[in-house]
Amino acid sequence: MDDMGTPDATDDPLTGPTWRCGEHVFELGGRTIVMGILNVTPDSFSDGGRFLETDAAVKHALQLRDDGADIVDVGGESTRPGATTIDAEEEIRRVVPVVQRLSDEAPELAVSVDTRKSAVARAAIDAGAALVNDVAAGRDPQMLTVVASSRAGYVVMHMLGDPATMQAQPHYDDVVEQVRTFLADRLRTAEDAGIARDRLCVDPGIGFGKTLDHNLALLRDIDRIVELGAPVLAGPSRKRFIGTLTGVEDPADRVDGTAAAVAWLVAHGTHVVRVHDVKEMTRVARVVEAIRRGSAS
Ligand code: HH2
Repeated sequence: MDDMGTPDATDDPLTGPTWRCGEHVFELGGRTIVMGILNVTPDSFSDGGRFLETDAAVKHALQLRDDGADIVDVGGESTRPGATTIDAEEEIRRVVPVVQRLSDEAPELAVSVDTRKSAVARAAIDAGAALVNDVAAGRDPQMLTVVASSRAGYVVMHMLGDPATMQAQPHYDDVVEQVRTFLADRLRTAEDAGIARDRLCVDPGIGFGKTLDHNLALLRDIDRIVELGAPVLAGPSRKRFIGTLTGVEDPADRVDGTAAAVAWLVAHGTHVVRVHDVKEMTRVARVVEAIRRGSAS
């Protein structure tokens, strides 16, 4: 245990924590878990409007699975900077039919719901979601209770402010330390609410109330987050910081920049990567894992 009350991370990057999400059990540390992004929204920054129809969304999710995704993260509300919120009924209407179909048709795939709302989490879990990806880390007062009453996994992410305002001059004295302390605190709160430790996962929230330098510091020092001992997820995919560094405006053209970030994250022990380009990033992960092991198997 360290001074934050969290278990010590193992010295061996190839033996990581176990992450339980409903029926799915991920033994972390060796093979990186790839979470494919499925936005059933009209306005997401990269793929908004493409998968609003349930059939198109399910087809894309099955493609992500065939490309190597272990998890498909279904989101009904954009959290891009400046996005406005929608009500729970509308979000449920977008997300639940997709979760239901995927749970029925592809039980080997862990279906995640990307939501800040406990009512959406409840409906998605009832429809078969194996985990809840909560970018607000339990600000909805009912969220922890809803997750605790299920067997679902739970991702707590750091965000400064909310999507409407988060990019308005974010400030930290020490971004890595503050994000690490926040996540350690949320882990304890979630456990106290009855969510078992092995169902929890933390995420530093790349792009959520962070400047370019904040994002780069968090990526550089991702080991400090891995040291918390919980599964670590990171979502650099196609984000603005990559566009800024490479001079690429079109998010769909940020695949190579994303690959660099994913390679770094995998090399430094990140357990789960949340990405749009599943086929490419799965290949990146497999190569980096082999280098990390120093052997092909
Ligand atoms: N990023 C986005 C959404 N959800 N969840 C986690 N845990 N980590 C992330 O970094 C993260 C996330 C934003 O990306 P995207 O879903 O592609 O866009 P939008 O929010 O516009 O739908």
